[in-house]
Amino acid sequence: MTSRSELSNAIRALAMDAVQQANSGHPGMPMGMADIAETVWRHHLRHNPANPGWFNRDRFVLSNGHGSMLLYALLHLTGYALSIDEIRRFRQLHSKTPGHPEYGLTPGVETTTGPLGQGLANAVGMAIAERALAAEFNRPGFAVVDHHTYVFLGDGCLMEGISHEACSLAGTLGLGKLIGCYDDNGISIDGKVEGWFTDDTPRRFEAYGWHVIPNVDGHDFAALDAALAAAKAVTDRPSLICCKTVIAKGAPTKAGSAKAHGEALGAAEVAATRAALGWNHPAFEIPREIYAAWDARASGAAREAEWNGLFAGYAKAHPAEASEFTRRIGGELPAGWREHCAKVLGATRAKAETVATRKASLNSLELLGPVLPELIGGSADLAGSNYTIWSGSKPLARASGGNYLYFGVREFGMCAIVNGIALHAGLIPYGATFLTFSDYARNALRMAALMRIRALFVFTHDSIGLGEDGPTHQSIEHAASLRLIPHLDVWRPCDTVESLAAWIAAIERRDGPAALLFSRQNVAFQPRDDAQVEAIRRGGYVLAEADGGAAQAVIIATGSEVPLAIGARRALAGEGIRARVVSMPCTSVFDRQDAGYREAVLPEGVARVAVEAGVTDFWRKYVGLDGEVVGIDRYGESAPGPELYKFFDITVENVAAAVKRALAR
Ligand SMILES: Cc1ncc(C[n+]2csc(CCOP(=O)(O)OP(=O)(O)O)c2C)c(N)n1
Ligand SMILES: [Mg+2]
Repeated sequence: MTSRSELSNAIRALAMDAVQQANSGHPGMPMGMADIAETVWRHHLRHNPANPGWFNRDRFVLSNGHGSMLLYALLHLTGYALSIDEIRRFRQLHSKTPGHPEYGLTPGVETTTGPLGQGLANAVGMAIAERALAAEFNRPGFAVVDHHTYVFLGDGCLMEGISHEACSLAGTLGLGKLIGCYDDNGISIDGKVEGWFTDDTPRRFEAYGWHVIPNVDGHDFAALDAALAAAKAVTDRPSLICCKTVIAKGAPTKAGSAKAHGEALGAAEVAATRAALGWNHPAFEIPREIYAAWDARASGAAREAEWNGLFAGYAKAHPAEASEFTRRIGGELPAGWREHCAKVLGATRAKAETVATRKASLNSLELLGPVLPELIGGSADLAGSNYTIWSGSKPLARASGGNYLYFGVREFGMCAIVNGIALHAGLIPYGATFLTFSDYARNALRMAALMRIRALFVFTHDSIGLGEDGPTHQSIEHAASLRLIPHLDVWRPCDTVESLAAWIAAIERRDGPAALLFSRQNVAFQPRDDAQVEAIRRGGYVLAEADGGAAQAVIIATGSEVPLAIGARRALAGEGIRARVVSMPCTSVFDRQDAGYREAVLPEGVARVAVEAGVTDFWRKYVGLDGEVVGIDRYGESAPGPELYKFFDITVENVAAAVKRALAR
């Protein structure tokens, strides 16, 4: 019989050989965590390699994503559609084994990791999703949602601040099905961590309210098994298993050293490691009996079949819940969604309310929430400012499910948790804070965009219009800088109708996240006809056509500056200048429209002016060098919002003057 060390040595061999072949990568972590991986994946993880999308699988997150070869080896060995050729092509163009694990590219990769600490926060999000869905759908005798979330993490993840944010919240929420395995190897890139990381990690996590299993020998299979069993037995708190490991275990001269972290071991060391491990097989050759022992296809198929049986019984006993569940995990919107949206858009238009767009966002939640039970979200301690609590919000707490999350003051953790919820399936998550603090969370927004997931980010207080809180809180560069993130749709709607349309577009989009930017201050309602309401979903449209002939100038505006454009158009008309106003709530969506539409909205050769209370450079793309931009290229000031608009010359008069300047060129 093959021993468990032989099985974990298969991981070590694949990792060191793939890194050696690529002459790039991280052999140390996979070799150090191989025994932990064998224990989790062969003795605890419930998954089906033939169906990586099986809903009730345990989730597995490799937060220390530089050890990607560990995950690729596991996926390959257990029988996922990841061939040995893909392992050979580690880190090569268009292989399924990229440098760091990428969601959507490799079957079985649950989230993209590499930016340290975020995988851990994603795992917290997955565990929250499991909690919420279990509470919503499980019925006596039918625990159709019932899985663990396992996460591997290293010193780097724990040094990152986001680990505090996410794990602190996980402790408060008592996420009992979350199990972390900490690779306590005392090494990070710069060497032995004792010079920069001396936390008492077990006590840190105990203080968060976690169940901590300290001092586990990460190379002792029996100890690891016992720790995992203990972790599963504690169901009211997340568990952290602190595993003492040796980085690059098995490598005669590089084990235990930072040298093994992020570069190939070298041919001589690889050969010496083979000898030391007693692994006498050529590179990329795994003996049949080792494959057989790793193969999880039969057990996985049996597990899924068992669950399918349970689900069939559930569907009989609770047909309505079962069909709702099926819709939800497929990410489909509810039947009648389109009709409902048309109805509430119509009602919102008829109401013609002038309110702050953050209030319009809350109205949108009130209008969409009742038909969209998958909506779950919250704010980073700004619920009363972000307006994220609607009448159907029920807090998810220690002992309950729910659809509202009090994230606390944890913007980065919140956004990465939102990503984890989105990745889990079954829910559409949102997280909210002030737009200015989107910077705190920025890399999580980037990861949502890279993964192209349906994660929604609500950012209110989106300009100097917020007023007295001053420059620390006033967004200047934020809208423009978020628009630089590929695949992230940034909506900055101007009134109640555009705000609702933005929410609808963000919810309907299946291939990427959205940031929804809302004002603190009131913004005038804009009347529209049916075609204009419909056109909002195109990202930019003609809101007010030039009167009395073809437009001589186009004024492009977003959000709270749209009324200024409308005012300037009127003022210019008084002087016989025909200006059209284009409302551009989402530039990336507008950019995706066909050339004919874009030309119809922004005709070539017509003078252009843009107005937005933010940095001006971004708008050059639309107005060209001959156009004009009314905006603000310095930090704001502490004063009432209306005064600030005057002080910074973001006014009807200045927009009108800018049009005349552009026309004079
Ligand atoms: C946010 C972030 N910062 C920096 C890095 C670069 N980086 C990759 S691994 C690593 C050290 C991680 O140490 P540890 O988790 O202990 O990994 P080990 O060397 O033990 O495998 C660093 C700084 C990163 N991937 N993500
Ligand atoms: Mg380490």
